Amino acid sequence: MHIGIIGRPSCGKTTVFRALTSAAAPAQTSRAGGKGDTRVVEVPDARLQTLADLYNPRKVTPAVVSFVDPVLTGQTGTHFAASLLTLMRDADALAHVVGVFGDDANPLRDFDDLNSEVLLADLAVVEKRLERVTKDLGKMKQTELQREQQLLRRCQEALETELPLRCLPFSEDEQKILRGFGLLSSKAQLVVLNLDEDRRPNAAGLAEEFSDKLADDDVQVIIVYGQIESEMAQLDPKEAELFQQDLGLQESGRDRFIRASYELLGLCSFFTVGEKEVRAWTIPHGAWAQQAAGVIHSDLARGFIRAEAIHYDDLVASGSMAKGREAGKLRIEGKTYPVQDGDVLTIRFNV
Ligand SMILES: Nc1nc2c(ncn2[C@@H]2O[C@H](COP(=O)(O)OP(=O)(O)OP(=O)(O)O)[C@@H](O)[C@H]2O)c(=O)[nH]1
Ligand SMILES: [Mg+2]
Repeated sequence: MHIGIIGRPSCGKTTVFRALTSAAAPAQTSRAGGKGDTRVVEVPDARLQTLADLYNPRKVTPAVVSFVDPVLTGQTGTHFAASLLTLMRDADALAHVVGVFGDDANPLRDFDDLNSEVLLADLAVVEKRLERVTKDLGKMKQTELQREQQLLRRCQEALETELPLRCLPFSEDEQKILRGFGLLSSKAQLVVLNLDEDRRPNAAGLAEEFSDKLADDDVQVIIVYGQIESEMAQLDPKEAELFQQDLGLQESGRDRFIRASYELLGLCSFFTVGEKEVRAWTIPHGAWAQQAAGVIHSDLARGFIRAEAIHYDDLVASGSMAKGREAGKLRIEGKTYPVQDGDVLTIRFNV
């Protein structure tokens, strides 16, 4: 899962990114040609330790999400927006940072500005493709192309009325067609209000203002204090916790952000267990067993035979896989089984 950070120039994208990814997080090469800094973040999950206690594995691997910070220093205006949005085409979801610090902060306007850029960028992609499809249909009628044309027209209409594509209902087939275009407004979005510490008294009010404004849109709003939380991320965990208590924050910005991303982006975790490794994996809610297998390795999806599934709660209650099986808690599931958060899976495959 790649979450792309977007936002106006100097809104605090890099600051928020640093708050999320402590200095220790390994850098990855960007998937988009070196203009983004990609770092992997572990998803906090207490269940993983319980499973590790059960299996004593040589290795425990948490689920991870990666965040991409666009590095576009020096670019301004439409150039900035174009580079930013190109960079984020293959992100799975977006975190839209809005800066709320300094004397002339205008978060609602800033949000609208970038949002308009996003919708316009999508409209350009849709119109270009529509032109192509219409031209091809002039030469040869094809049901598939006709269907695509209808779908693109629906997208065009929505975008023209400033409706993000994530608000439209699409069938599975339609989603498949659209996925290839990397449309930004179809991606799940988290709005991250990056506040100055002085503005804490206004935080709840501002979050509400945004939530009201975005009530019809499928996005969620969280508050972070980028500046102090990025400083906190550089401290050792003990110090950071004290600092956090001083500030009266229940949870670090990092944990809050990751948890929020996970929930709001409709993600969940399944586990694989064994003596060698106990590991958590990330999938979208409702993903099929075969898709889950593909997250582990593409061979497992290709050669998928079946999944053996037991829920975390049942496995822990039974004490072992064998006892879970005796108790009838171990299920045999097929390709299209919708994996549940907390399922422990063994994939049987043949390639
Ligand atoms: N007071 C305050 N300043 C902040 C906060 N977040 C960012 N800043 C400052 O705003 C400036 C820009 O922050 P960056 O994190 O570099 O912003 P950015 O969005 O990554 O900027 P570009 O990548 O150049 O578009 C820096 O001087 C930060 O110190 C905040 O929460 N409070
Ligand atoms: Mg930056």
